[in-house]
Amino acid sequence: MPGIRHDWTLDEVRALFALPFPDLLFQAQVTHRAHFAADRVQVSRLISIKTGACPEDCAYCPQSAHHDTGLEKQRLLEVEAVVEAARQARATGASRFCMGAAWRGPAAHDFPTVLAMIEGVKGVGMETCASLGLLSAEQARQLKEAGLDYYNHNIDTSPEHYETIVKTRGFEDRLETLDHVREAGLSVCCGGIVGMGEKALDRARMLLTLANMPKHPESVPINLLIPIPGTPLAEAERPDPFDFVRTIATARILMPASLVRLSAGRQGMSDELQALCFLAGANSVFCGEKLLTAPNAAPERDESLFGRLGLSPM
Ligand code: SAM
Ligand code: DTB
Ligand code: SF4
Repeated sequence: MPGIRHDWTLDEVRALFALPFPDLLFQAQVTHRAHFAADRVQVSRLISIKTGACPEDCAYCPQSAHHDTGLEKQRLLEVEAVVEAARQARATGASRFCMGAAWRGPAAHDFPTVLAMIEGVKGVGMETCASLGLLSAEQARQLKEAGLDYYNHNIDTSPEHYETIVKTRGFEDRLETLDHVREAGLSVCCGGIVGMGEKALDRARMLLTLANMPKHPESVPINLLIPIPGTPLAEAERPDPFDFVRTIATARILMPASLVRLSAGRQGMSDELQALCFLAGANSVFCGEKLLTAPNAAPERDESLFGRLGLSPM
């Protein structure tokens, strides 16, 4: 596709971040409008199909068994409950249904249930997405066969910062799963989190990693850390909101044809900050009162915000 590059340099990415704010937003707008209608936003709905007691130690995550967050655990849901939730999500205007599980990766005995969920949700007429942790090549193939459209697997931060955030797996493990997902012909949803004590350089390196993949992730979720009491990042310093907007704008410029999702953290943002994110090229959100376990922006508030900004669902 013309204008789509996979050979960005770190200096170029840092230079984008360092632009005067109006210049960065202008460039992001030009790029956005060359590929998308600027008033359309894709809407996804999340469901946690298995909650808590995760063996991984991700410092940001309320679902890790390593942190005492008081979260109520939940075994793998029944297929019909998930399909019914998808029907409801579709009725509220969501086009994609994303099933997340607190696993290092899916165990063999749970996998047939997950495949049945995907077939069921596909039958409802929604795009399907799953976020199940590390996958083998064979598991990725089976997910594709069951009707999965997208697989979410975030790199979360820069390769350099990753080991201070997660110790139970490496950055390379994430990349390997992303390769399996691509090889299976699935679309990729891959992004990260801002606000985990990373430096500006880490944000640039995270986006550089995404933008220089052989194919850009079709969806790029940019999450603002939701600081959860009981996690090691509970007291992390909240980043400058303009730096968050800069991350969105730079993602838009580097990956012009991808959906850039203003992901976790909208509940704590002002309407004005969200509007700046849309101006910076964000064109996807999660809807519904809950993300996986944390609260999301309320549906009535979203309806009002979309109305006031003249945005409509894709
Ligand atoms: N266990 C699977 C995995 O780690 O890939 C799937 C679920 S995991 C909860 C999905 C993503 O949620 C993480 O990669 C991270 O980007 C995001 N996430 C988790 N906790 C978060 C928080 N407190 N604030 C922002 N994003 C968060
Ligand atoms: C993504 O990037 N963000 C979503 C989804 N992909 C799976 C998850 C956000 C989770 C926020 C914390 C919680 O709800 O537990
Ligand atoms: Fe487990 Fe995923 Fe949370 Fe890490 S981010 S603790 S792998 S649920």
